[in-house]
Amino acid sequence: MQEDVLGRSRVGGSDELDEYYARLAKLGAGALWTVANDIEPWYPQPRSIPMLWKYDELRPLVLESANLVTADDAGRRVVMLVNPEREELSAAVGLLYTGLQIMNPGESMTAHRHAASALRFVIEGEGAWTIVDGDRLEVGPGDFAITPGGTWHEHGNSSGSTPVIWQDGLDIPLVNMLDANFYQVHPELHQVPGRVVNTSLLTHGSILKPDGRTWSKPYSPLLAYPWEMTYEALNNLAKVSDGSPTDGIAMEYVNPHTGGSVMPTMGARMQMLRPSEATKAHRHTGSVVYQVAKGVGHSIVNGRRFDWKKNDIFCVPSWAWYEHVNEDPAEDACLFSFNDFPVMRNLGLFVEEALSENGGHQPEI
Ligand code: 1HN
Repeated sequence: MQEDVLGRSRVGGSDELDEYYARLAKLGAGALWTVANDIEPWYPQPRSIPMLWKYDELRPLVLESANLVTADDAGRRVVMLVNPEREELSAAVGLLYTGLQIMNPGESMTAHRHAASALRFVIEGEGAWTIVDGDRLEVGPGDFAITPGGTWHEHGNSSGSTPVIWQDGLDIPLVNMLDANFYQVHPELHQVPGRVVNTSLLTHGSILKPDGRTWSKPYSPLLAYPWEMTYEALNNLAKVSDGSPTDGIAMEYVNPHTGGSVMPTMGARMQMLRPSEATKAHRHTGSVVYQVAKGVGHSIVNGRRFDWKKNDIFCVPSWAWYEHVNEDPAEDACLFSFNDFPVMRNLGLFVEEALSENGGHQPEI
């Protein structure tokens, strides 16, 4: 892209230069000024577009997958959500992956581990379980669970009648872009779970920290976050706080040892929009995948309106302006989301701004 600005590349074209570029290319080299303006954008230029995936449209196809392929043959039976310009990376937005995984009644899968980190948000069905590094977690609709990078994990559905559908979120496009992924099948194919279900919740899920416990791993020792505790926390905060103009009553699922994000590459939040609440527009670096946990409303992302209801999924690309509206005058709406903010923050790349009177400004970097 040519720009006639001093301080930017503004070299024109000529036969002599073309011939020079060709000789450079033969040596596996190139002239920076031919690409400088593209690789140094004035502000982020995401390839991802804002998208909404309607659960009512996807659900029949997710159910269909359970008749088309066995869980063991597929490894994981998942319908993934893909942004058109991110197909090569299997990303839903930016460097975040998401998909809808279905497990039939009585089904279970073998254990594996990978360098990429995963999280789950349960959408429907009773009986879901997952064993993460030997801790058997039993999760139901609205529950959030993590499978940090490097932990053995296997899942199943102990229900006799209902399929389980949960949303997976992974940092796999990021880890693959970094050429850092590894994968292993468990040598025994299955783990032996500990004696007590949800050990991590019983140990780390209260307001008290057990004496003498240390934790040095880079992710949360708490592996499952139940919906009831989450919703109670939001309601309690709403009693004493007006929340944020851009996010409503927003809370982060945290590592109880550090107060930081649940995993080093992904953070997760639940936010409550009170009846008829409309948030102010803002934007930030970092990508977000939303899942509507409760209620009806709409969001406007870079000028596109997405009408959503419970179980719908939508995404917000980096640096897109967005705002949310709860359309119900009597009921709250809750939005679960996960993001790559920990990556942005730890690399010093997180920038955020609210829409100002003059329509925004260039943030300081
Ligand atoms: C994975 O390991 C799971 O364990 C789900 O359930 C989805 C998508 C990409 C790569 C690994 C799982 C995945 C995945």
